[in-house]
Formats: sequence, structure tokens, C-alpha cells
Amino acid sequence: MYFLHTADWQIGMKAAAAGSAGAHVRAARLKAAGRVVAIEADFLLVAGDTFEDNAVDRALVQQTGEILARFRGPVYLLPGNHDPLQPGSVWEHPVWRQFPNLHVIREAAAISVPGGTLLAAPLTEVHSRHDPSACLAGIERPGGTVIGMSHGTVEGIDPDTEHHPIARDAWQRARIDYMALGHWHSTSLYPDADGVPRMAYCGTHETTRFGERDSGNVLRVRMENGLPKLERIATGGLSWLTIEEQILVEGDLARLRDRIAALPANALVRVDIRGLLHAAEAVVLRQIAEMSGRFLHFSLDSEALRPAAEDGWEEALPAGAVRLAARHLRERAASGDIVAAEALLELQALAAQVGA
Ligand SMILES: [Mn+2]
Repeated sequence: MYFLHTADWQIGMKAAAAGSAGAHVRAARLKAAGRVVAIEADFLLVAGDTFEDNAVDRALVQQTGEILARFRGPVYLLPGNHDPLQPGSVWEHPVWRQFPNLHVIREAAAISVPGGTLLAAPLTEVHSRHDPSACLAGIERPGGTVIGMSHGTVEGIDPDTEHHPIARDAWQRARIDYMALGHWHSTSLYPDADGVPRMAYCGTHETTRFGERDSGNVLRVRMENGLPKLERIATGGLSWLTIEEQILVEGDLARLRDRIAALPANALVRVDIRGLLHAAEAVVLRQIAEMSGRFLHFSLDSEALRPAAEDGWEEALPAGAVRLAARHLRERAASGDIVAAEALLELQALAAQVGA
């Protein structure tokens, strides 16, 4: 048995965090889907949340079905919590009947697949505290290699989940050799006592947001004598890069600027700078802000930067009210007053402009 395990395509997601790059991010999910179906395997499992919700544009459903149909073997699609099997759902679209290799899981069943048997049951609700894989144990199945497919949160990830909790030993309870899971977007394996990965999240095929660890993959699984061997294949096209930097000494900010300048242009970049801004480097901070145009998406948060206390630049201001005001702002900034810290930065920039 030799198959691809993918999930959480979330086609139709809004990608609001990507701002004006949202359309690019949405298109990237379809492009990555094209890369998935081009990978060689005997069949393909999509373990839930193919779509962001049941209201996505019907043209997008058609397009997704056409991409899936390009896979050179049978494709088995599991309705997940984002796209549960319900009246009016995406699964009523005619595209699922248009191509003979597309199979939507519409009931708990044993399905004959190349090399063995697949057990799966569709999700029919957005929220549930019941284990969606529990019913697999009761399904009659022939001998040979048996795998399962389900969608939810493996015990231990989030104890308060309303998203279909799945037992740690769900594969044993279901009496199967491997459980293909969807829902969490990072690739994660669950080995048995002998270190054999018996359950796995393949992760989303294309990263959906900043901070998503180890996503943008599919798993290719080869079952040999009932033992799964997993191969992780990268399918993501976008880089979501988060840079969190603490600026301490003069020179740190310039090094950060050079690092950002070296990032690939098609990246989505989020920069979070905290620490001390030295007067001489105010210009470097501006240079970093001006890099926004070179990336697909760029956001800079430098609100946690504070003027460095040792600078004493305000002592070069003309004696009088302005210098006094700067000293007061410095004192208040030093005691954690964010508005004062920002005012001091602005005053500093103004002073630089007028050559004070
Ligand atoms: Mn889900």
C-alpha cells in the first residue's frame, strides 16, 4: 500500500493577516494543491477541511475538484469540521460526481483501496466533544492492511477542545495499522511503543499563517507488513517569516536591517523589534520600515523600542524649554511611559531634521 496523506487545504480562507497580499496567499493554496496531486502514489487521502467553510465560492469548489481529479489514482475526501457533511454543504456540488476518481466519504464505512482497506467516517458538525474515530472500531473489515482517516484534536494538544477530540491510542481502538489525521496544521507524528508512527498529522500543504511550525508538507506513506513508513514531502510555496529581535547595543539594528534585506522577495515578513533605540540608529529604523515594498507582505512593530538611556542626545539641544521637555520625556520613558517614549523618539527625529 502506497498513498499520499494530505489535509487542511482550507481553500477559500480569507488570509486577512496577509493584508493586500491576501489574493496571492489564496492563489498559493491552489498552486500547492497542484503540486500535491502531481506526486506519485497509488491513492490520495484528504483528511478533512479541504475547504475553509461550506459557504465558499462554488467556482472555487469546481476548481478544487478539477485539481483533485488530476491525481492519477483514486482520491478519498473526508468532510472535516470546517466543511462538515451537512445539507447545503460543498459536498453537494456536482463536481464530486463529475470525475470517477473522486470519492467523498459520506458515511462510516470500510472502503477497498489499492493495497488494502480504508476506514473513515465523515464529520457532520462544526463543534463536537465526541471522538470522530470512535465509530471506526465497529466497522467490519476484511483481513490485510487496514488504515483509517479522521479529523480532530489528539488528546493532549488542547484539553478543552470542542473540535472533535481523538484518543491517543485511536489507531489501536480502531484495530488499524495507521491513522491519517487532519485538523492541526503542523506535521506531527505519534509513534507507538516501538517508535513506529501509527498516527500522524500531515499538516497543511501550504502554510496558513505566521508562527505555524513545520507546515507546508504532505506525507507519503508506504505500508509494509502492516508497518507504516513515512516520507515528508514539502509542497508549500510561501515563506511566512517572523523575526523577533531584542536590540541591545549599537550595531544590532544595522545587523537586523541587513538580515531583513537578504530575505527572499516572495516572503511574508513580520518584524517585531524591542529593546533600545540608539540615537545614531534612528535612521536605520527608518530604512527597515522602507523595506516594506520589497516583500509580498511586510509588517513592522517597533512600538516596544525605547530610546537608549545612555544616549543623552537631548543635552545637545539648545538650553531652555525644549531641552527640559526632552529630559522630562526621558524620565517618563525610563519609567515605562510608552507615550513619552514615542514622543521622545519623535522629538529626536525633529531635532535631527532641523539640525539642532
Ligand atoms: Mn479542522
